[in-house]
Amino acid sequence: MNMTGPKKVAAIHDISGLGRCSLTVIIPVLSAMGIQVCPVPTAVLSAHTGYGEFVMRDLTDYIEPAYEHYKKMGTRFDCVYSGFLASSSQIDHCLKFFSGYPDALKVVDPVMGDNGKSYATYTPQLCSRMAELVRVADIITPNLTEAAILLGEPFPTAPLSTGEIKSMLARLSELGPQIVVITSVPTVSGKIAAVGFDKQNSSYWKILSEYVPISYSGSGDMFASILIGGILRGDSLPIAMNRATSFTEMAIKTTYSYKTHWTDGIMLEPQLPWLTGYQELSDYSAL
Ligand code: PXL
Repeated sequence: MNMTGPKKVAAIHDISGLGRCSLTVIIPVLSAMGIQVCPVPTAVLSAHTGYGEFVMRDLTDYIEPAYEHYKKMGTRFDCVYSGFLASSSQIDHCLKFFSGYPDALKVVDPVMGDNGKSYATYTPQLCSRMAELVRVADIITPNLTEAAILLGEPFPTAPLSTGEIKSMLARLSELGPQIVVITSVPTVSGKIAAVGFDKQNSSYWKILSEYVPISYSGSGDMFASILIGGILRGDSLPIAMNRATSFTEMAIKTTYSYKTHWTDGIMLEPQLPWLTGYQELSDYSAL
């Protein structure tokens, strides 16, 4: 734990030139929240995979030497946070990073897909190995598609009942993590929910947001990085979920008003100052 100065997060994600996802979202969000991001890029892409056509450089041989360098320098991290991975060997490198920093908060965003489909570069082998990271994590933040993949279940096509959602959260936490947050959960009311479970006190939480009929890239990265920023600053789980949902919903609605393409991601630049200020948050409820 760093006793003075900003908290420090090792962020093991890709960097994509176009499309506002992964590190191009995580760095500005966490910086705005007063947290230092140390990027450990897994790949460099000209544009994220949703563009269909992109140039990609896999950085599988970078992660381990970078880790060794940080250990040699005695660098301390308050949090190790993994996301989009370019190869299944990177699972081993992330496992090494997590075990090398046992005191850090271990966050795994099991990035694999969205809207019932896996991303173009995600092989079945990479998806099945993601469970190994989930097992060592303190916090995981899958969307509903990723939650279903992790549990080996089909993607639910109709809104789930409260009992089914609670069961999904509890079964994911049985894989290892203390905190599970699932995003993009449709509800019968037509709203979209983020739902969370904290095994330590057996509490279940829900935050609703308005449905917007476009799924922008990077939404999960935005939600997860704000959630983690809040938890690193001492938020309770529902307050951290509330902040992540409120900001993401506001930024999505701003983006929607411009009628940009979904691949452009969420227009976060004009909204960032909201994250630096004080926010009144009381929109959560127990699930
Ligand atoms: O936001 C998830 C994500 C991260 N990184 C890359 C992606 C995606 C989703 O499409 O393509 C490169």
